[in-house]
Amino acid sequence: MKFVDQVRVHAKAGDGGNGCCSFRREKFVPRGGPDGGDGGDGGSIILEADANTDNLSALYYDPNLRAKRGVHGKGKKKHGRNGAATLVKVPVGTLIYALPDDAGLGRTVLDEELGEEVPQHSHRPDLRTMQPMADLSALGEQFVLCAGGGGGKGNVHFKSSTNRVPRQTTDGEPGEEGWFALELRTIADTGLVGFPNAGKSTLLGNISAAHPKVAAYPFTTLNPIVGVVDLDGYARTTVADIPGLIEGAHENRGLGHEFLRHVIRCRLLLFVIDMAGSEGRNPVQDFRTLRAEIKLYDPTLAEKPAAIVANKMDLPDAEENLKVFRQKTRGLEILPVSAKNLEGLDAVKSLLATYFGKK
Ligand SMILES: Nc1nc2c(ncn2[C@@H]2O[C@H](COP(=O)(O)OP(=O)(O)OP(=O)(O)O)[C@@H](O)[C@H]2O)c(=O)[nH]1
Ligand SMILES: [Mg+2]
Repeated sequence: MKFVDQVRVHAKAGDGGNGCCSFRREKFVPRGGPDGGDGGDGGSIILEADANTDNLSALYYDPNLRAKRGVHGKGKKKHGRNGAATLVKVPVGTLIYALPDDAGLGRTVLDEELGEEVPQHSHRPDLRTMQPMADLSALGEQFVLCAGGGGGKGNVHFKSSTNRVPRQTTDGEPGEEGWFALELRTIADTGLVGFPNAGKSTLLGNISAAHPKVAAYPFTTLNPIVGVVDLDGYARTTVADIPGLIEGAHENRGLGHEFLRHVIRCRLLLFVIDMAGSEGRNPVQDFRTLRAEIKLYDPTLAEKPAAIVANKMDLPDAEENLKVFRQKTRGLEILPVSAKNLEGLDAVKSLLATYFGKK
């Protein structure tokens, strides 16, 4: 299954059933009076934040959300059955945005060369400039995306002293409908930010119960993975591993940009730096590039509390590079580790404990 963290859906709640026009007809009961029942309410479409759903792929494959309509009322004052609601499970951390009514249509754009309007089918709104209508950030939280229409009234309600044979009824209301965008922003306390191959997944795999794939080639990690780290005193904290960033990530180069949204909500960032400078990398330059990239993506990211994990300290040159690194970068705490050899990881956990441990 594909990992999907942004989808566009069309939702239409159920219409209400119509009220019924009917009169009581029974032996020995002449002129029995109106007995048309009410229509049932239409079903609503409800989103729920669910622990066992980790991305939006189900909606990507089936983007049309529908709920059942209410049944029409019947004679003998029978109320039509209410339409069943449709419960849609989404991952915790899903934001919901309302899109314009024509979001489903290909828009047209002016083609400068042709000098005419051409359809633009890939209409993708920039969600970062939009205000979400809901944020399902807590487990089990629900949001009524589209409310079902109310049922209509049967003619039994319209009897009056002046009108003993009302033929009046009301129709059910239409269910709400619309286009929406859903976006997942992973919820984790800490986000790991680093170049491909810096050892982010190795680190997460060795401080948490998660088993992210580790390999000696860049872009091993293709989607965000959250690991739970046990701290002393039964406290726990979550750490998100995202695909490696490269220069230009904020302009969508590599895989980085697509995934930076998953660290927006983190309260702490850990920059994972390959201190051995493998493959001709320069750790100081790497760190500066990473900082610049996250700032270009979202300035609030650059203001978050952060620390540096100086990784691969088991390799030659790492000590020397670390000395230079300490001189050239000031301000942030630096934790020298070998994620692979499990060295220095207690210091990483202690740092997490100072932020997220039991007070
Ligand atoms: N020598 C040494 N190698 C390490 C260390 N940490 C990770 N590696 C190696 O570096 C390579 C990349 O590690 P990953 O954990 O997959 O790196 P990543 O940052 O998750 O990479 P992407 O998912 O591609 O962004 C693997 O071959 C690891 O074995 C370390 O502390 N020392
Ligand atoms: Mg990885």
